[in-house]
Amino acid sequence: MNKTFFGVIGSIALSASLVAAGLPQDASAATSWKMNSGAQIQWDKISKNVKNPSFIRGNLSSVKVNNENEVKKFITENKDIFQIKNEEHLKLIDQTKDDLGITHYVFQPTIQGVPISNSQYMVHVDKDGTVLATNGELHADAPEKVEQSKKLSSKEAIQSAWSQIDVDQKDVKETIKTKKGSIDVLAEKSDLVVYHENGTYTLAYHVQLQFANPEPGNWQVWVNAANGKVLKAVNQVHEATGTGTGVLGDTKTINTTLSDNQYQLIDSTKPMNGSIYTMDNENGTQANLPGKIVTDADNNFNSERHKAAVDAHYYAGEVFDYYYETFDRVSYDNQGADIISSVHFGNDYNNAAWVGNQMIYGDGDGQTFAPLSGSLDVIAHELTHAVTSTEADLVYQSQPGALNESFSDVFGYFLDTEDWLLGEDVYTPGVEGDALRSLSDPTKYNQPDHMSEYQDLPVTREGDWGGVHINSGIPNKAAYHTINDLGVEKSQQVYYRALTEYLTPNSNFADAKQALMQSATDLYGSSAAKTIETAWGKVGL
Ligand code: L5Q
Ligand code: ZN
Ligand code: CA
Repeated sequence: MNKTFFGVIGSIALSASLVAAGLPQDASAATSWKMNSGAQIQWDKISKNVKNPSFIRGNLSSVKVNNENEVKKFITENKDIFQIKNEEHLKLIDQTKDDLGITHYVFQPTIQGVPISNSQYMVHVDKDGTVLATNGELHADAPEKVEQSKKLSSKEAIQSAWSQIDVDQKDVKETIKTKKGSIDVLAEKSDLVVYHENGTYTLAYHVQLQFANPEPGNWQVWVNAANGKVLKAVNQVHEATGTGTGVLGDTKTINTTLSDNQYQLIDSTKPMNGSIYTMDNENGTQANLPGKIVTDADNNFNSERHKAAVDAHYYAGEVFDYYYETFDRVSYDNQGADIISSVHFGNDYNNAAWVGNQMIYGDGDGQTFAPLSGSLDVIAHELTHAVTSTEADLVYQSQPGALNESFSDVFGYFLDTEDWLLGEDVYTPGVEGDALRSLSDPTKYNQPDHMSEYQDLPVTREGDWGGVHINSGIPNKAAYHTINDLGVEKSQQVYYRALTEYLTPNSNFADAKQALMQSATDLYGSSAAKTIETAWGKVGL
């Protein structure tokens, strides 16, 4: 090979530094396997001594190259360029023909049959059998043998990898035990490979540790097979910003995670360790929770099935941000807990709920409800149940239960202050202007707005647990009066303080009035407390 054509170009060199190969002068001979002249060769320097033809372009072959064997022959016959010493060096791992009729042969470089990690060499051939390009990492200079003193077992390599990463193996495994479903499945893989760095080839295990908790991990670790030393460790999970289409057809920006070539509805951008996971329950029941993490190949979540997931994901983030920015609260437990939502719960299910450790959203039947995650105030309502259960822990029956419901509705309002309605965005999609509940006029939706109309219902499912979704109209109306007088900013601080500092599991309406008055006094003085007193007086308390 004429040395002048060996313009060694660093790996960051751009095409401007391509050099003409100007190769063998017998290139016109139709029977020759020799590469034609005029080829553009990009040489990369992968170490001091190793040069790699990282890209070659042109009409490279004069003989027809129509199958794997002929492609291999083309490479081995052009020794001056490819420098392959051993026919066995390249193993075909993929062969696809594209719409233009170009066939792409993908080879894995190997040493003694063991793949060299992170390497591929490709040969691209047009429909007439002319090689148009070759590119990749060839590793022609790699030794024919790699030191085979393999001392470690695959299992030992996995242990070595765990010791290297900053996640405790125990934390990951505990999560698996407590929850079913695919997000918490831990994958541990280990494959024998050749690890390459700066011209040095080492027999190694490529260990992959993949898990969702305590934080998303897709660790790629290379462990020296002879001595267990970690050669390299990287977490291949990447935060991304995707787009999505919501239940109402609107597009929005969402935080996603790229792992294994798939974008997932995992938002790990929030403070502390917790992430927001959005799952597809695949129309299953409680037994199928949480379901599968929602994924997309191109990070634009715009399919019909994605809509409910996009809104559940986006609005959970909005509610997280609200609690964090307004009250310095980190997730529902104030400890940065993961927030898990499962959409497509059940069939035509006309409800949404906090079920103790996650949220579920039905698709609605299309008449009574559209998919319920399409309404920010519904999501705020559900996540506030989670806040309530870690704070006041109001018992879900009778007056404490109605207060539990009311606080969820009131925070639903604080996140969506455009109207006094709850669930208007998803309730009766065919009817304009109605909703599930109204804070300004609870009676519109069959709720009392005064103690004189309090409904003493049985504490059964049929009795709505003593009317928790019914009598909540009374504290809801008091909240409406309060917010009108005191304004949103102060009211939300007063409500949050009452919920987190004063209310207890059996607090009744009278206690709530006192708790709110005390919170108002603490924060803003007696005139604010007087406002609360007046507001509750108007509803008969
Ligand atoms: C309710 C949660 C929401 N569900 N109201 C029965 O009456 C019953 C359930 C509800 F997200 F759908 F609003 O508030
Ligand atoms: Zn509720
Ligand atoms: Ca609303």
